Amino acid sequence: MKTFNLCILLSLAVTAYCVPIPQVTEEDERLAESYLKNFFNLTEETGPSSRRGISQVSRKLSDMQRFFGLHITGTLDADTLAMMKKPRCGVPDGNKARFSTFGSNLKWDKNSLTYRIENYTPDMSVSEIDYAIEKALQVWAKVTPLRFTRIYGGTADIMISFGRQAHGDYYPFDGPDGTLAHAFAPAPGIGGDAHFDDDETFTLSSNRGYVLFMVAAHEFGHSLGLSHSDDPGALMYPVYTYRNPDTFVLPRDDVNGIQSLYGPNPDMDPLQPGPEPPTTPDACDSTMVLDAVTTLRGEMLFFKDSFFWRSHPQSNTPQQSLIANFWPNAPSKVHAAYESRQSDRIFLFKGRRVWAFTGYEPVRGYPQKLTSLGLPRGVRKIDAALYDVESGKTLFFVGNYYFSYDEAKKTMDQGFPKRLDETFSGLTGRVTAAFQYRGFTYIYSGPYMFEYDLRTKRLYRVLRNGYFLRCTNF
Ligand SMILES: [Ca+2]
Ligand SMILES: [Ca+2]
Ligand SMILES: [Zn+2]
Ligand SMILES: [Zn+2]
Repeated sequence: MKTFNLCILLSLAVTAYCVPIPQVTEEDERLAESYLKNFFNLTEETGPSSRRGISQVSRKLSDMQRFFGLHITGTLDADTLAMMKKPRCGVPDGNKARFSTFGSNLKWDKNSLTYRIENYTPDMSVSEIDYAIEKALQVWAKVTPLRFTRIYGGTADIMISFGRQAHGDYYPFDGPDGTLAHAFAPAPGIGGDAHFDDDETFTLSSNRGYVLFMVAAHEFGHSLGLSHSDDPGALMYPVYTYRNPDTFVLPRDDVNGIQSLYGPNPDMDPLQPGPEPPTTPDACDSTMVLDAVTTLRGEMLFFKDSFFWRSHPQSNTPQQSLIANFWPNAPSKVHAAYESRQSDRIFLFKGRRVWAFTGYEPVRGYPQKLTSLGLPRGVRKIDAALYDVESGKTLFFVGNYYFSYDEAKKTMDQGFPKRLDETFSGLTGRVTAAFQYRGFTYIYSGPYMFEYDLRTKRLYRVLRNGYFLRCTNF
């Protein structure tokens, strides 16, 4: 009875979603249950006879799916499970909201705070740990009146320690991966303190192991009164993302969050305001120009900067994520993308290089040069690419021309490049993205999208860029 416990419960509610059982193991179900208990306040025992249990598990799954912008099924599907397996912070997720706080009275009532590093992890040198912690606190000091002073004895406001499993509070760690750290909201005693799971491997800046600076900067957000944000670009997003600590700038959402509690930095030099906080692309921005668009196994993917949206055919809210959270080695700000049905691969282009993935798994031997596809050496970048299902050809758009690539023969077709206007009437500006969906060919140019039938070369409609992106933030 223990096997597929959760799945049996869910199958009473929605049978259809439980058919692909082989993907969900007993271990997965245990993970799901503890995930929902830890982060979404699942409380009831989920015994097979408990009808109330069904609705609560399903409701909590829906809450989680809503928070992460997943397709809301209320069941443990593959996407939901994949999200549960990502390394993350141990603090529970709150409401679905851009930045949020623990409450306006859960903040420090002083701007001068002390911190103490109680012990060290053997993963890094003492000076590296001191440096990472200090730098993580400065992330917040830069944009607020908060100032941090290190003390070496006694009780500091923010006590920092490394521990494994049960480590003196009621929130034991879980071994390698899973929960990386947690921290407590501003209050006396344990309030403000930050604990790091010493079963993780922490590093100064490598993308193997977890960058201590990034994990600490996130935890100190909690120490200062911030809760989790559903903005996938925010530092306070609950899932860990590798970022280069040397170029990290606190994103706009986090700046807004912390300044809502403490106000801006009064010492900031207005003549040297520092780098602009990065913002997350907004599906509702009608002037936004997408970098690339492609299908992937029946879904639509829209790329912009370091982010992409996934649109499930059955769902009307596209899920926004960081590219790095799905394809760890892929570039950001891609120039073009397409899916080859022949090889079940998607290709991402940037500059003279192309990356290949089977689903979300990198294909060995990539990135390769554009010339490996038979494109002329002079092509420095391609503007867009699309796979034509009918002919099995891929079209590459370069300036005012396009090339045709035979996916079966893996060679460029004779008689190309052709001028764009030979095939695509009405298209005047540069092509910025392209893809095919349900038999129609969509060519993007800036904030507009042109809908063609490739066989008849007929232009049907000129639509706005956001047509498929379904703006939902009203
Ligand atoms: Ca404290
Ligand atoms: Ca862990
Ligand atoms: Zn957190
Ligand atoms: Zn702890």
